Amino acid sequence: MNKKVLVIIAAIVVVVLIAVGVLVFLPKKASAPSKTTTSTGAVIVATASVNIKDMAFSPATITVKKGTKITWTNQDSVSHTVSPIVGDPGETLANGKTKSLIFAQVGKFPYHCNLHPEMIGYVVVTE
Ligand SMILES: [Cu+2]
Repeated sequence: MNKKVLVIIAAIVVVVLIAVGVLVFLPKKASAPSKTTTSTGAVIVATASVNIKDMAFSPATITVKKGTKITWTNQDSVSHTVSPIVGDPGETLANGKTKSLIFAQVGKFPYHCNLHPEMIGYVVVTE
């Protein structure tokens, strides 16, 4: 093998090594997320809605997949809340106002209106 061929082969090897190095160290483009992520990092896989109408939650029981964001909308003229049975009732929703919660854990979650405790609803979260 003559020197010219060796030099050409060496040059090709160097070019290939540089190309590989550039490809390896190029910043990778961020792939578009397939799921919506909130500012708190919670992942929303779906959305669902519950209406508050005629002094009741409708549907009274809603079954959703884990990671679903549920939005309640008060369609009554009187104010309501969407509150845990025990604990901080949270904000009061006037007519037309909404409240959204993301359910990240599997389970059955009862809730009520803190102003009208007979108004009871359930969120059932499945895998
Ligand atoms: Cu109420």
